Amino acid sequence: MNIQDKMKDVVKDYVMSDAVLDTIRANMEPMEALMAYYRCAIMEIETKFRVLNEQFSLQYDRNPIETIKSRTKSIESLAKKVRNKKIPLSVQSIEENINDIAGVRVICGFPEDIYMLADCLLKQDDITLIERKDYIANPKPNGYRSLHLIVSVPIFLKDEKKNMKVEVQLRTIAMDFWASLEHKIRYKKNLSEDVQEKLAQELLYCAEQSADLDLRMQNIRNELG
Ligand code: 0O2
Repeated sequence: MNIQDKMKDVVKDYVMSDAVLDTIRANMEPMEALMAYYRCAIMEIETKFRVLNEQFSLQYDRNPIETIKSRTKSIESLAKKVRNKKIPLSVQSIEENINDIAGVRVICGFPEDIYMLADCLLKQDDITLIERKDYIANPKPNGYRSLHLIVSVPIFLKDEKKNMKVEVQLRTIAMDFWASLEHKIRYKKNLSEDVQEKLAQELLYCAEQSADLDLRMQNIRNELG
């Protein structure tokens, strides 16, 4: 028997054994439940923003929200984060230490609407603010802008209430456009150091220009009343 056939036998007999499969199943179930709770938390937060948008539409005839994009973190990127943070690989530790498994991105037309919506959300009595990072007032050195909130929101299950953490990112259309381009460039391989440096400078310039444009368009909107 050659080495490859031997390896196949080892995989079949040991790695794929009933005992190993039972262990995987036993650990997957609580993880799948946790991911389902995060999906429920996303629904709660999305609904809160949709309700606010509806109210503004009725009362002031305008929609502060252009789009809402939500996601739960992929298992692959969750695993990378567990490894980088060097936290124990257990459902409890993941829930305690990782704040952005549930993410809701709220895209607005104007910068003022970002702060107004964040205030409206944080005033709600079932929302607890855990962390706030204002990358609009203090942009990252590369030019990244957004308002980040980590909030806790309750979800109501059959027999219990669970408080789940959600990362809310609020940004303008221009900030979102910039962030997706920067994200694409960051993961582009085979760029020479010179090209990377040139693109980084160009991106920073674009971030400043689009922040200026955001403010000028907001001023026009405000003048219109
Ligand atoms: P993904 O795929 O979008 O989820 P922490 O999460 O607290 O461990 P950190 O860096 O302190 O890490 O969090 P921070 O600064 O609040 O940023 C987290 C998220 O903001 C990132 O998630 C991005 O979505 C976004 N972000 C932050 N900085 C940048 C940036 O420079 N460029 C772009 N395009 N996005 C940024 P993930 O997990 O990186 O990715």
